[in-house]
Amino acid sequence: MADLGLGLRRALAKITGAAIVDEKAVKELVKELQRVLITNDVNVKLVFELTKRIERKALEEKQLKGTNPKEHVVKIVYDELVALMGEKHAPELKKQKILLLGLFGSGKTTTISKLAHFYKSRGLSVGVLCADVWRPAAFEQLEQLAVKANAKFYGEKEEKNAARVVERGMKSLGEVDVLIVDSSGRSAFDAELARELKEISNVFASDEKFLVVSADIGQVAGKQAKEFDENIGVTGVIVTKMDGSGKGGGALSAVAASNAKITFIGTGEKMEDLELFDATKFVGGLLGFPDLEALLEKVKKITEEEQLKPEQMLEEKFTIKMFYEQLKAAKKMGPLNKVFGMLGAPDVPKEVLQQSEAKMKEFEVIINSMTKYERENAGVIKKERGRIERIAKGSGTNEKAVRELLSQFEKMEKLITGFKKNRGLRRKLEGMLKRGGLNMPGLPPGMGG
Ligand SMILES: Nc1nc2c(ncn2[C@@H]2O[C@H](COP(=O)(O)OP(=O)(O)O)[C@@H](O)[C@H]2O)c(=O)[nH]1
Ligand SMILES: [Mg+2]
Repeated sequence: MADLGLGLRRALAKITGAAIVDEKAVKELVKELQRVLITNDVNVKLVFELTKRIERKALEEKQLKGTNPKEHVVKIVYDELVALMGEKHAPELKKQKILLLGLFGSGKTTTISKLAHFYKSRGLSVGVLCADVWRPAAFEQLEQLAVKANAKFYGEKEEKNAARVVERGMKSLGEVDVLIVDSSGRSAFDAELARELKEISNVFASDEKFLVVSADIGQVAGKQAKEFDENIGVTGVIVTKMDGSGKGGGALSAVAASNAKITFIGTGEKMEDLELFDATKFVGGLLGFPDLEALLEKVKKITEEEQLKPEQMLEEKFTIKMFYEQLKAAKKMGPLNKVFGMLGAPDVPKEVLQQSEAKMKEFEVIINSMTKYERENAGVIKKERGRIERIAKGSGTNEKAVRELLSQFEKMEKLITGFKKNRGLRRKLEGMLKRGGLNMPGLPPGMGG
């Protein structure tokens, strides 16, 4: 992957290093991008479509106010690469059954140990089940990895019917939060594999079917994603061996083009070498453009300011996510107190808005250990037994810390609810926003959601 990143950075330098951004500079950028992407086994047609759009946008699109011409082009390239690498499918942190699919050597069994480690370190118990009845040593390989990952293991050495092994394994492993099944591969997808996987599917009823493909097959990964999806159904793709392949870009983009979503990428042979896939972060890392983050932040802020609507601000449900964004914004832009103060609203309790860096870090890990559902419906965390305990464990904090975060959240929620109900305040704020009062300091973007 180092190659792709290096190539892309060199291509971008055609713009960032140019004296002026003119048609010649854009054309050079485009030519270099084409060369780099095709070398990385990205489909030629995709490459030409992408570079055509970049060229057109760079030369014709109006530049976002507040950015300079170079930033304008860099942002366009970034957006197009993110779109090329595809959407993510984020794994859920809940009780679930996962089936792994993939051809020989794609990295299924190795990935199972990585997944076991991933879910375990987030506070969930894990069981792994060997339903690879083809490979003689499949049993031992998975058993050893399971021991290393501290996960429960089930397998049968003699049985040749995979579905039967799964059936008995589910009973034998009993209550685990995450149950992962390793299936047999083949050297190519065929009817027999399809039949075996369908049989497993029928008894296992998985929540996720992750297809494992190796980055070194480049754009062939797209064909595999399509075959497995059409025959068995795929919820997410895991692209392994991103560390050693010069075709990672080809694999990711081909999977994206097949309409499958990427969940994880494997970046090494060790248990820890598994990363959540996020095209924005991934491309950001590849470009390693020194000011990219600052630029994106700036563009985001401009767009947010343009989009922030009073109606939205007053009507959205207050969630943990917004709570955290507000805390961050309050730290950056000065206390929200000011806004409330200008409107004559009661003061926001200082202890809520002025958290220490250490506390913010702690809040962040706690929030990361919540499920999406919990982040959007904070009420269930206290209501349903076991959630606080699980979040505390998963985040490596303790229950007291989780309760503290919830209590801070509730304080802020109460305040916002009161604020929304107060008609007088609402009118004043809406008026202020309409008169273009948006430049006032201290109004965090979180208010707009
Ligand atoms: N470098 C690297 N090697 C990997 C990765 N994932 C798997 N492998 C290696 O690929 C080979 C095949 O993996 P295995 O899990 O047995 O594949 P399976 O046949 O699909 O179960 C093994 O040598 C693994 O160590 C990865 O992300 N990076
Ligand atoms: Mg295997």
